[in-house]
Amino acid sequence: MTGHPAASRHVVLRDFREVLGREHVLTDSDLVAGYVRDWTGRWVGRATAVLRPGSVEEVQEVVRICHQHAVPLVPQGGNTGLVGGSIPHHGEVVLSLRRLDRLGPVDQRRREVSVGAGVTVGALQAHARRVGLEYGVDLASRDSATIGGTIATNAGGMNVVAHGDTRRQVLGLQVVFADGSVGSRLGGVAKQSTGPDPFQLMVGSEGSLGIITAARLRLLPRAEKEPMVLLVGVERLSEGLGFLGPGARAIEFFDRSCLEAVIGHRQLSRPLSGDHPFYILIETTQTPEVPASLEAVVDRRLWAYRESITETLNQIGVPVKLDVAVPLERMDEFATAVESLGLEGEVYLFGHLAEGNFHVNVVGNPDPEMVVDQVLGIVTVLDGVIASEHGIGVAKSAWWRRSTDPGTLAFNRQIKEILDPGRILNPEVFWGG
Ligand code: FAD
Ligand code: 2HG
Ligand code: ZN
Repeated sequence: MTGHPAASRHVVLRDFREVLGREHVLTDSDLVAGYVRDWTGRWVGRATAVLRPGSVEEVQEVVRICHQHAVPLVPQGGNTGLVGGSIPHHGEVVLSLRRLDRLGPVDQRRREVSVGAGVTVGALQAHARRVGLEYGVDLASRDSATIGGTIATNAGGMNVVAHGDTRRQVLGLQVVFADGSVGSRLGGVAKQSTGPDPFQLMVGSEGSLGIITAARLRLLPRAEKEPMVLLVGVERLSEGLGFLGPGARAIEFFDRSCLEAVIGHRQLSRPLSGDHPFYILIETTQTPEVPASLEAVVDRRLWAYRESITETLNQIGVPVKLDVAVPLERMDEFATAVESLGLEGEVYLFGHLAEGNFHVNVVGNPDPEMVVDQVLGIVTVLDGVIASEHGIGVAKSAWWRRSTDPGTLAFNRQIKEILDPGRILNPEVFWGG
């Protein structure tokens, strides 16, 4: 509530308490601390209050108050976002959706389910598995990341090669708009041809166009046989592309520095006897052909090496994170170009190979902005994308505005203007900075 007089702050807090009760309007700094610091520790903001609504009606009431008093708010799910978009930067109100954690019954015939925005990805996966189905999105943050947050960022994760990104799983949403009105497509016929779909517009909008309160999601039949997991040491990333094929459920990679970091910090043994520049982790339902020249090992537990990288790097220091993608045939070129930058600090490369995705993490560099500019400069030259799955947030907002073509940028500006004329919905993402 930057710029708002103390009296109106008092009035607004009183109104919030009337709607939510005192226990769900947090202002005590100890209680608020976990909501104003991002997962990496790179961004720490401040909040006027943290609001914890327990129903869509409460979300509507709270948003109406914000609308009336021009109070900016930041929707928040599990706060695992990695682009600084989930925390308040200038005293906004945090609207935590975690209490909206209702798991609806699975419709096994239609293979779909409706759930609250605050349900975690892990809880949904367990819910689907109980009836022999699965949710198509999986990521290492599954026990904290929420359905609302993953939709708002169009999260990717490990299984995009098999099932597509989050957008592909969404059949409908319930959304509270900036004036407190609600739009919903949770029930009825899923396949519609009834004009433009406002709900798909919410996917990837990072809380800047509406607040997702529930989602209707597609579920998938579970793989009939347990997939095989193997790790292969390679010289070049292009060697990993040979594993792309019909049975692939995941094709991931990490470099030598990532492996050394997880071995050093996680008490994990060396998975292969040789030392290789890159390691490819493949999960597949069809036994792949591994060229005789490559060293490989098979074991489901190999996932631990890939999944613990993010947490391990956070233990080493506060990382500058970039999540980008380049055309598949240019992945080695990108890796070489990043190495040639000679960046100060430790550089780690890992990601989702099948999407041309790189998570470039740099720890111990004193100039994060310079790292961002140099790495994204390479991405642009190689005809890649500056955000592959984590979103734009505040980390890349200036780059997004600079690198988006004028027509697309104007479209986005107009959509924001129409849906959020008072600019109360997560004002810093895309447009701040
Ligand atoms: P938050 O971090 O709370 O919010 C993220 C954004 O969504 C913010 O802009 C917020 O305002 C908005 N938002 C949240 N909830 C709502 C809502 N209900 N309505 C409207 N807007 C909302 N990401 C991947 O894509 N793939 C990965 O493989 C992956 N792995 C990860 C591993 C680790 C260990 C960690 C820490 C993160 C990882 N991430 C990954 C990033 C993160 O988990 C995702 O971006 C996830 O989608 C964020 O969900 P969340 O509920 O934590 O959202
Ligand atoms: C992953 O794929 C996540 O592990 C996190 O997207 C990436 O830590 C990161 O940079
Ligand atoms: Zn990722």
